[in-house]
Amino acid sequence: MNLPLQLACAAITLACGTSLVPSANAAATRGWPNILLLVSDDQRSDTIATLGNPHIRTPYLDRLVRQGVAFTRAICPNPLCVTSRAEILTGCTSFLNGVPYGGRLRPDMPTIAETFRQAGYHTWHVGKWHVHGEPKTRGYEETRALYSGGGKFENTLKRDHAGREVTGYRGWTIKTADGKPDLEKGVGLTAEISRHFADAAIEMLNRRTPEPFFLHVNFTAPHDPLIMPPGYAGRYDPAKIPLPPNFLPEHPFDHGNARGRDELLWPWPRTPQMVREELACYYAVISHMDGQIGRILNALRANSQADNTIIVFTSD
Ligand SMILES: [Ca+2]
Repeated sequence: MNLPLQLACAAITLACGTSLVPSANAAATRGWPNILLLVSDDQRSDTIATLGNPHIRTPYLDRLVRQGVAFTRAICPNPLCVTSRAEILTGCTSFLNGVPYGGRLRPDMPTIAETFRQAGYHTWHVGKWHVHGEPKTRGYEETRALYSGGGKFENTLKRDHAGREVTGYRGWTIKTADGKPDLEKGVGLTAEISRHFADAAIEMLNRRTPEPFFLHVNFTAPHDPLIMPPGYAGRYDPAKIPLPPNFLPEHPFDHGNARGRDELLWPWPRTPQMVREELACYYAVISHMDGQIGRILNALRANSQADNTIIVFTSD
């Protein structure tokens, strides 16, 4: 994504700045603002209504834009999940942090969580973890609804919204607080996964601690496989969604990844109907996540922490 990433960069700069580290103890940070970092997954920069897309509804992201600052010229230097998340964690190019494609995050390079923790913050993680190791080994005190791969579980959801075989996130599970797969919440991506992450985030931010918190919430929406959230079928009419201006039935040149997983979601050549149907579900999954972000923002407001919390939204 290339839109509000600079918001995350700003937070990372804050975390890694020299002003935080020397006064690194819990008492020094009392009264300092909380930090809530919200990250979506594979969300295009043109899918926030108030930034110029009249075809999608994102009231809570719109509120963040209206009440905050949107960095509309920032770019994501590396669009792959693993590398992009490693860059968000370190504030450092993937060519230097040990994760140029895959690989291990350099152990000597502090993460944003390690820096906040050293400064006296509580550091909490919710949602997708797509870096080597686990959050607790990289500066996070606790996790809730940690979402990670590694188990050999039968994928409970076989088909996406269009009836295609699910190929992404197979076997991933949400973990309980003690690290065990929470199979009641499903395997792989599920229709309600954003709600599970929001539930976990709300549980954490409802704690009252004298020290500020850094709460990092990684959604998986709207990454494929796209699963229609409950109650969202028909929310967007494919016939009313305009085609992207650069629509073509086929790539005009060999970009080297013609057989990549997400390149095969539809057969080639593509038709306008295929693309519109895909966008309708993509928008629905974003709107559902937006509603879950709204629950988090409302919980912050309800527990009187909204005015003392810096909220950063970005995508990977
Ligand atoms: Ca991604």
